[in-house]
Amino acid sequence: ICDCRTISRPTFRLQLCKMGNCSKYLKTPFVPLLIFSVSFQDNPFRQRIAEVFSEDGEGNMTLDDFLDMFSVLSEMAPRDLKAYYAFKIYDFNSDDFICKSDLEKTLNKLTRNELTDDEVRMVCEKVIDEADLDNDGRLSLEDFQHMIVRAPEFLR
Ligand SMILES: [Ca+2]
Ligand SMILES: [Ca+2]
Repeated sequence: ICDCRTISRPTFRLQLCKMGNCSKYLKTPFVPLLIFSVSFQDNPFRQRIAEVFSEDGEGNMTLDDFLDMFSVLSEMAPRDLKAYYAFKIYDFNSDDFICKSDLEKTLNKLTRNELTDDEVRMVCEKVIDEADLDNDGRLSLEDFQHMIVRAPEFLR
């Protein structure tokens, strides 16, 4: 039996299950699902997205940057392209890997700090555990893409 909490927002809905009772959401890469499913206005990653898509890396977007961003965020964009940008968005320190601290930031943003530190830590460990194919303790773009392939609902 799943003891679930539902965080509801007008455009943002994420079901979180209590650890130990239900690991369903850990089995699917729920993290990447969300970034493209919330509207840009209400997107907790708004600033980060702007940084990733801006040529100067600081969120100062030109018209071209904007057009790039909207084509990636659109439903029509190829899955690989979305995966690539999702990876970049989650890679907060831009070292080409998603490590535990990147994941913690991601989670805190997604859940708007509604998880306790312990929960965040547990979820991060689980995600890395499941997705880290070469066992180096962090997610490369390749690990990340594998994780996404297993989620049919991601980036359709
Ligand atoms: Ca990183
Ligand atoms: Ca790895």
